Amino acid sequence: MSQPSYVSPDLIRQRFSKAMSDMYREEVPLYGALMELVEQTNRHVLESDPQVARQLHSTGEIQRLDMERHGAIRVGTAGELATLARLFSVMGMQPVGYYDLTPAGVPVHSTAFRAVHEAALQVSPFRVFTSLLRLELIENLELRAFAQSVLDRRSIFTQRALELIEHAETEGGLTETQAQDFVEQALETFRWHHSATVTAEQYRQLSAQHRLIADVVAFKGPHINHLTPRTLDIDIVQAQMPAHGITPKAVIEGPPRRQCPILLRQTSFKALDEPVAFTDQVDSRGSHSARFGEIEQRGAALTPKGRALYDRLLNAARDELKDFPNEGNAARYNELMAQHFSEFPDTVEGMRQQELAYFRYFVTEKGQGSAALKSLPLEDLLSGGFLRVEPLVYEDFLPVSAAGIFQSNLGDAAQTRYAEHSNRQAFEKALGRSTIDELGLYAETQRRSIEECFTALGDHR
Ligand code: OOG
Ligand code: NI
Repeated sequence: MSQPSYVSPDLIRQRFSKAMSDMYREEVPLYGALMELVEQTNRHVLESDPQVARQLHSTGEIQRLDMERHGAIRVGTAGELATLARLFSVMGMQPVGYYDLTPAGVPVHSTAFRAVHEAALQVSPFRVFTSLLRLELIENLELRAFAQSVLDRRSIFTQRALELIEHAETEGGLTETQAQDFVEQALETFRWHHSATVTAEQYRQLSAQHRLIADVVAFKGPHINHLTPRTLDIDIVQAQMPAHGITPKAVIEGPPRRQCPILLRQTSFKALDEPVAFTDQVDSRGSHSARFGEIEQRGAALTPKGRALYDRLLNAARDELKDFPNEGNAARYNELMAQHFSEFPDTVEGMRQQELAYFRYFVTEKGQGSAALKSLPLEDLLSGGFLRVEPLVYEDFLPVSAAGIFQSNLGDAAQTRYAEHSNRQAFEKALGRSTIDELGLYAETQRRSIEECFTALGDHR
């Protein structure tokens, strides 16, 4: 018997990401407006900055730029998280990284589902920041039990989606028809529902405990709460948002503006209130603000040493500000960030020599024409112009930034202090597997690219 032909998980992810974007654009018109602004800005940057254009072409990133986006969801139970992990796995997405947001007053811990190999990322870099509510942080025991019982009663996956996940697991893949079916069925989990699962009063109580708790517990499923396009110049988009009827948050999260972008810079805008029908109401008289918009600019992935430097400078700037960044202190915050980050080398060569970032290596034209390069050390190949480097793109998230994004959309009232600490073990137990260390992935990609260069130079060391 011939093998059935399966659609590659990378293509399923690419299609799913497109389907999700189409659904969100239809449901949240402001997302469409933001996408247009980002496209315009990216076009402008590519036309006016030949260096950025050259870099994106030489790394192939230009091909993924327009389809690049991440989304975020929040779930309530271990069972939901574990099944999500299986659903994402059908699309070649694995849980990468562990983010604890409780120190910032948000009662969740999270991971990012994404592709892990550079070739797969090139087909579709779609990522989903996925948070698990920490019900144990609800102090009111009665309310906690109520939240648990509401969550235990819901089923966030369609029956068909569950069947297809199982089929993909046991058979090793999905055929064309099954893959199409899967994308449609999986999408249902992330759809917004106007009807809540609790009464108006129950919603009020959950919300009084924490807005986020109401958002997770009071609805039928983990509605996608934002989809984020990637821009090449976040400062331009931030400045132009108001003219497009969009109000951005006070500060851009992440590192300050630089010549050589590092990690991730993000900004968001608040969602409008949406009508909701509680179970004791016939019409949509209630309201809830669930969905917002966000944009991101991605830069170089940092090594542990680079990341430690980033964390130190960020903390120093924030300590000196003595408060969470907000409307009132935004200018001062930006100033402090620029001051402190002047210590972080801002050239590709500087970051490479100090081993602050990960790179991808390429054989240059000169290198291709040279036969006798065997066994030259890497440094000599670089300084001789036989190889060149481009920073690897950071594919992950930042906990302090993520907390800032959560906060700006939940309101300042959400700044609770939690005594409980980070609990990666509990998260992984709920997930049903361990999370992957993102630094190991970057190191592997860098190593593979060096190996490919040596092979191309005829040197099999
Ligand atoms: C997730 C917030 C974090 C990001 O890009 O860091 C986030 C959420 O609000 O569920 O999206
Ligand atoms: Ni986000």
